[in-house]
Amino acid sequence: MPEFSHAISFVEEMAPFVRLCWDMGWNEANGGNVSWRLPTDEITAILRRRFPRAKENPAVPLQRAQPTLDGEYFLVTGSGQFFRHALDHPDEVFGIVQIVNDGTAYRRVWGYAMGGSPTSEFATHLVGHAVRKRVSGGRERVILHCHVPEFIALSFLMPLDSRELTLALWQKMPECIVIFPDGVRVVPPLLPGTVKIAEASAKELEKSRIISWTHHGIFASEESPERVFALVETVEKACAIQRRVLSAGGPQRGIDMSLLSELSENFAQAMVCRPAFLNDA
Ligand code: 2HA
Ligand code: ZN
Repeated sequence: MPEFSHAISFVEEMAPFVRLCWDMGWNEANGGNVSWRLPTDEITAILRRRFPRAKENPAVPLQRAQPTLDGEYFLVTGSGQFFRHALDHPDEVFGIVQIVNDGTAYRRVWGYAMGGSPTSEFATHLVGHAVRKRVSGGRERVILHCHVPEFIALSFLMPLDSRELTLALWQKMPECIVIFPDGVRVVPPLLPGTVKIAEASAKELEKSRIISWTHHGIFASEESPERVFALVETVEKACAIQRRVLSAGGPQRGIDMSLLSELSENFAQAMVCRPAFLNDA
């Protein structure tokens, strides 16, 4: 990781991962976005100490109210910002907003130094946070959206089916069933940034931390920048193997289902849930 420091510890932790996503080829130009539901006590203390004159900005109405997120602070990439610039221009790439007025609006509290606002996908991020905060009992805090090439390629090569995609990936690397036992859930092709895609995403996020925006990219939720990066990295690696196998004429065999069952017994402690799809053949 490159040396990087910032007055806001959460920016210091997040920015190197954002830059790494660009290095990986996942977030070209302004592609992709990330948001982090920050621990309230810590971020309010940092803002009070470091930015005591941060002025009260006007409340901006949200596309969709999120009452369960009222009062929460989010570190969010800005609309049109480049992941590549995260380390050089963190105060432009990132902003911090607070959800206010019973979850019907947000106000900017820091960042977006050149003007601007949170990502065009902010409404979907908030839907995702509301669902995953509840489902994970508050554990998950970071949502990352990337245009991961191997993952996207599979949406042109395989049926748009969550079970089929998940089993194909689990059968490519033994780690996969342990790292994403909840599987990858497929959202049908829908227009980015719309209420429709937000609702379809929310339905799938009830069941999994990872969803596929068909022909577009991955949208994943985890506890920290490090963990969400690792999750996307593992899914993308399995997709690369699957795509190579398909390119070579298709699989002659896969990791046996009985081995997957054994793996999931042996590593049950390390998994976020019992594996989906394994016993519903
Ligand atoms: O440009 O990736 O999905 C940001 C996006 C929209
Ligand atoms: Zn995108």
